[in-house]
Amino acid sequence: MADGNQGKGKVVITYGTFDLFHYGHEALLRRAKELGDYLIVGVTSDAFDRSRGKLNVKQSLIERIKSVENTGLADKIIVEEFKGQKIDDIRKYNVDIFALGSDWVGKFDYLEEYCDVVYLPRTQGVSSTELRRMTAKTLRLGCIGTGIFTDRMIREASYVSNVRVLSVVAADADGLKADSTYDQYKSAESFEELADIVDAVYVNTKPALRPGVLEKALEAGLHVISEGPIAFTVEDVKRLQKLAADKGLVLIEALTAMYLPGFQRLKLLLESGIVGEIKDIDASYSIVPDSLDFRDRYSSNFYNMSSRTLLPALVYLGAKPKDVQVICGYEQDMCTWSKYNLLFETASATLKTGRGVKTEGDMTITGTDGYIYVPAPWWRLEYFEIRNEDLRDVKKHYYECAGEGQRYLIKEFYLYWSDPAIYDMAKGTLEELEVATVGIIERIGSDQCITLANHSSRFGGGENV
Ligand code: C2G
Repeated sequence: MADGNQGKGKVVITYGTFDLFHYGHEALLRRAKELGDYLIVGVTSDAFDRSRGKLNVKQSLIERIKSVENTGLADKIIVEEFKGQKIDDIRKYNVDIFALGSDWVGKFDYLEEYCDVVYLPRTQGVSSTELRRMTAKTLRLGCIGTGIFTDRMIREASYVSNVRVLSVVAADADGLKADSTYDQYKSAESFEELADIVDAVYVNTKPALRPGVLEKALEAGLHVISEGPIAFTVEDVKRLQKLAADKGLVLIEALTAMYLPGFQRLKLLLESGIVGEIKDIDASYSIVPDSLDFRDRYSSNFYNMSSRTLLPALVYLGAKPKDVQVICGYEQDMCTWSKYNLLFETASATLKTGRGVKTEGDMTITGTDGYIYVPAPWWRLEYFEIRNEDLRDVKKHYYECAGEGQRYLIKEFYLYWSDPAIYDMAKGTLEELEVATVGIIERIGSDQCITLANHSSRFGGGENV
């Protein structure tokens, strides 16, 4: 049924986000209008843009509609809310011509079944992306804690536009202090002083100091991205999350793997049922560092590596396992080996982590129609295979992980910082993930954890923990 525009002559429809409205948009609307007598403009809703991966739109829907209205070229403005809407609109408004800029050539040919499809020349030299870049704020980042993780963060941040590392400070139990290795960066002696220099901090201190440092950073009004887990009891995690929320600050864990294109893509494929229903996830993550202090319980794998180890299960199967079994092996005071068995409603997962113990770092995701195999190191997630009963039918997927991977995480952190609405959408899931991780490691050392006999052959002895 046509909707109110009968007798209006030739009806033309066009769509767009029209963010930071510019003369390219205006020229497009004028050309579209010239194709007929009555122009309908579909402006994309914020949710629709996010669902099609356009995450950095600066203006609200109302502002964008106002800009289109101000041109006086649109006879009718509608909102584009979902993917299949164009066909519905064409039918509903008896559209004769669908018009879009030449950057979309070929993409909408399927609409020729319903009306004429015209691609209009795109105006050169102007784009919303470029305008967004020019109007974007710069995030001034500081690093608390020194060493290879911080060096890597500095390197990777240099690849993210609008992020600048301005300060690096060391931290110990007494507070912040200068480190001469980093004297090309500004230093600070207190969190308040640091908050005058930077907007946000990357925290990479010894695990034992982490919760205290995070609290002081948030108290000083700094947004935080921290190595994880951010604390070691669920109570502390929730307290820090509440503090950040009360102060309107971003607090996220530096879970690099989760933000990699491959990890995100695999998530979408699994949700679309690519291997049917997931029955099991089996993954390992281990490192043998150059040196380890076996007398320091904070060197234990779960204080350093549990978030990354548990990640694929808690993201792909959900952050609410029904039951968890933890097995731990120690050398002196340090937990070197952990195995987590997670039980979900219809699936299970086994995650293994070694620090001072080495094993294959691959991942298998078992499903009812096939399985995913991710070769080591799965946490770089650049390549995976979809395999099934027919051994010759292997689908290979490759998604580049540029540099060392942290740039994707920093980019996301920048997005959360610059656009609180986007952070609000992601926050609940991120918080749940943190709580679930710490809820699991909190069991270590309790009667809910099975402890293996202490194998201390490297040191003599051999007594149980
Ligand atoms: N455009 C143009 N010249 C420019 C920039 C944009 O002609 N320099 C055109 C685009 O080709 C598009 C319209 O202006 O036809 C709106 O552009 P965007 O706001 O970038 O919207 P877009 O993401 O292209 O959405 O369902 C939405 C549509 O698919 C188009």
